[in-house]
Amino acid sequence: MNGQSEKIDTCRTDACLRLFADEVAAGLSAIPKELPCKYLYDGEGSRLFKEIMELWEYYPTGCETEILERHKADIAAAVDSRAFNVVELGAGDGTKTKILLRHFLDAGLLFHYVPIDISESALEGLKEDLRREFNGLAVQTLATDYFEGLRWLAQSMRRMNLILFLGSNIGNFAPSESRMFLSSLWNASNDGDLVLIGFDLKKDLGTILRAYNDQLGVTARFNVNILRRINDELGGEFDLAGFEYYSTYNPRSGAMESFLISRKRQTVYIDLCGRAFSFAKWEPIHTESSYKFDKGQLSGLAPEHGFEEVANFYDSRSYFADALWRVRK
Ligand code: AVI
Repeated sequence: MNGQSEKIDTCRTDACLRLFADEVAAGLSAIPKELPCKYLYDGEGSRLFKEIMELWEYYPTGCETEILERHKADIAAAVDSRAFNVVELGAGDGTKTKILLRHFLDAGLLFHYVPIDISESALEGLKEDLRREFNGLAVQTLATDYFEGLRWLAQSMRRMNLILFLGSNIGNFAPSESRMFLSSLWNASNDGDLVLIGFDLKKDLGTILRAYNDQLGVTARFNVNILRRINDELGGEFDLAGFEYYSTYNPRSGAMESFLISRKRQTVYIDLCGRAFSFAKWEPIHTESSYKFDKGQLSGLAPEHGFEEVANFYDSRSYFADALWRVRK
């Protein structure tokens, strides 16, 4: 259940550390071994992910930026409401979202921006940044998990919502988790709400493989960072040089599958797990899957989960899609 919930920032409470330790212990005891990808994103992991987004090999960022620039007016036109909320799940630094916010403001639309993120510090940074760049924009941050946030919105706001889930974050869910996510999204939203979801599309394998095997090795460092995090937060004793990053495309599942592979036979003690874990030479730990979609899949997903397809927006190379769906109840 790797991508099951959202990214978990550095643990600051005992409960968070306990869950982290339990999930690490479960993942490293499983056959085959795995670590939940939500733990890739502590402060250093988020910084490395930002670096990934700027790499020439990592095409999704540029593609989605192009889509939002080209289709911001179409998205605004679909919001047929005088006042609405732009609700973003996992807003990050909001770079791409600013394209929409700027356009909506220039078009004189009345809206509140509601970024929802588990990380309070990320939200504070974003709020400060928006205060500087978008004077007068109403921003209401919600430091909670996605679904709590959406439930709160559905109950407490009478305005319609445009819900953003960008960047192909949905691709980090296993197919069963994606279905659960879309059902929960539908349950938590109101009739007539719009959702805009980023999907990375299937394409020539060289392009996909390069995106996860960049020349500078940033993606490798991003993955190895999860072991450093286990060392720092859980008292782990991983020798970081004892593992190497490997990522490849599985054409059956349609996902890039990423691993840390033990270069040697080794046993690693993790204090908060209260035990040691053994690794055979060349044994993999699965760290992340990044599913790629085809256009037919997108059109199937909307009605299956109670959404009506409004439009699919593609970049000029059809590498990426932002699907705009309306909630129907
Ligand atoms: C956040 N997520 C959509 C990225 C992806 O493409 O799966 C995370 C990532 N992992 C390696 N590179 C980027």
